[in-house]
Amino acid sequence: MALQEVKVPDIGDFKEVEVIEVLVKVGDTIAKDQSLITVESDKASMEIPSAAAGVIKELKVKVGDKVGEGSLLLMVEAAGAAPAPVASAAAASPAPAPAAAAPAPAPMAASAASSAGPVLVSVPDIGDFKDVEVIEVMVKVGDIIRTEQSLITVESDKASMEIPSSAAGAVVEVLVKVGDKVNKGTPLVKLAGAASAPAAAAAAAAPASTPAVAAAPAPVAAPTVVTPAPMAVTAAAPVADGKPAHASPSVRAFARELGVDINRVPGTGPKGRITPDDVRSYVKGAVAQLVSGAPAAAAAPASGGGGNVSVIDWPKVDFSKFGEIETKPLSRIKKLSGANLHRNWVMIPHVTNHEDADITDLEAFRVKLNEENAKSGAKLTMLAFLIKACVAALKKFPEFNASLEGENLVLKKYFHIGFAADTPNGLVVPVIRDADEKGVFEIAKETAELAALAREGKLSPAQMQGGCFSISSLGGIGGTYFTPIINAPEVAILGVCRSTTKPVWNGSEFAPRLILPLSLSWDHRVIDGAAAARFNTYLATVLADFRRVML
Ligand code: CAO
Repeated sequence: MALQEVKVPDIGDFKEVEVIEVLVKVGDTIAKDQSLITVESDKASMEIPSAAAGVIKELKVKVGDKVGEGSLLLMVEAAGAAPAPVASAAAASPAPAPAAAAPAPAPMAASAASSAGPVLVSVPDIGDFKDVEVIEVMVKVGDIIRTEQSLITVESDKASMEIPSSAAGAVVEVLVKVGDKVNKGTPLVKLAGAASAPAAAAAAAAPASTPAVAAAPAPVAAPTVVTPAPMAVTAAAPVADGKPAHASPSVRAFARELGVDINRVPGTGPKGRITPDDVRSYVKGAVAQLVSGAPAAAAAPASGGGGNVSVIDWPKVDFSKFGEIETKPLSRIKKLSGANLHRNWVMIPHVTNHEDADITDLEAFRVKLNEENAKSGAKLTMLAFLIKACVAALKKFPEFNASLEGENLVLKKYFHIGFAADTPNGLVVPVIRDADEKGVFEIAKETAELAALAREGKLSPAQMQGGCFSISSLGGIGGTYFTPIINAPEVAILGVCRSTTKPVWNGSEFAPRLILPLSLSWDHRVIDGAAAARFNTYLATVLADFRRVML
């Protein structure tokens, strides 16, 4: 069966725009008008739909490529009837939704030249956008706005678009609200002291940096209708802190469907773009917080009640003023773990207890076992003994092997222990399953394998799930004590630092003992200080005399 080319159709002002997402893969069966890729300019993102239906045989673009009208996207084997051989599907089909971005002529009403009375700014020709929903109103009464300043964001099922003002002036009335449907000609705002339309016409030709006009409202006369120049399709809706939520229209639609304020979702895609998975993770996090009875800071609107954490804005500093700098984007793992750590730090009332464990005998035992097994190549690590000792402590103090769910404590009868692994891209926590059923050699082998996979970025999600309790061991690096952050929904974590030989009073003299510093962070909603002290003391006792693990 002959293949058919699918190309980028006429996408108006979008020239040489970057592909930020490829939404299909070879083998997919696609329908006509199904979105294939998302492209993005500096102000806008847009999904490009397919002009043909069929099975994708070849993809001709990848993330990072630059495309424009006519760029070849993919080859499909057309469904049903034999297709015209290698016909340009894009050329044969009508311009799809993105054509809305195509510049319509800028109809400037001559009567708008007057600045005497209030000026009514309405929706310009927005191409295929018909009955599109207002998803954001970006100005309010009293705002002094400049020409080209965005007034509202509208969205169809395929694209979102900011509608700019064609005039400058003071907003005296806002005529639309979120949820309204608008079309070409729908009045948006009434401006007083408006600058003349020629300025707006100039802005249409080349974005003007017209300063805000702070004229006093003129006496009300018959409103002058001004139709702004067309605008770029955009996904960048400003939020309260001035940072845009960077998401494609379909992701915005998905977020709205789930009742999620897109501006609150941390983006982990390229340039901080919000992906469908980000929206899912956000919802999961919000639900988990609600279920656990914790205040739903992430889920609640900023203006909501008591559960929110309200903080002042992050300081904005131009560091380059003080010396040479280099800016590097955070890795994907850092962004993901950062969001989790932040939530856990904010939501969980942490307390950390410190304890010293005398591991002189255990270290001697470990060294002896390693010598005995030198030929096998298997190396016993202190971490393996720590995992085993923690299992013993978790068995003795079951509330540490638990998760909070609303007003219930879910007590786990299994013992899956996570351990923090430092990787070039950031922190990950692989999990040793059923550590109670494994010996220290098996645990040591498994931690080494999982740590290697972690460093290569090859851990599967399943290898990081199901943990009951975590250990963060900095023993190989150094330090004395620290405050590990609990890995929710677990309720405690053990931090371990480097063991050192210290003089310890044995009743008659100071003797050199190998001391391992332990730092146990626990969730004070579940555990109290006395229980934590007992857990830590017991753990130290087990490490001091490992035979106790069997008791
Ligand atoms: N005291 C003294 N020495 C220790 C020790 C301790 N508590 N723990 C480990 N060591 C020694 C080991 O015996 C090993 O020595 P040799 O090379 O002579 O055999 C050396 O330090 C290196 O050990 P390691 O850290 O590579 O191996 P490990 O099994 O102890 O730990 C892992 C594995 C994955 C936990 C570790 O490599 C790691 O990534 N740690 C960092 C965890 C982290 O980042 N935590 C912070 C989380 S909060 O940001």
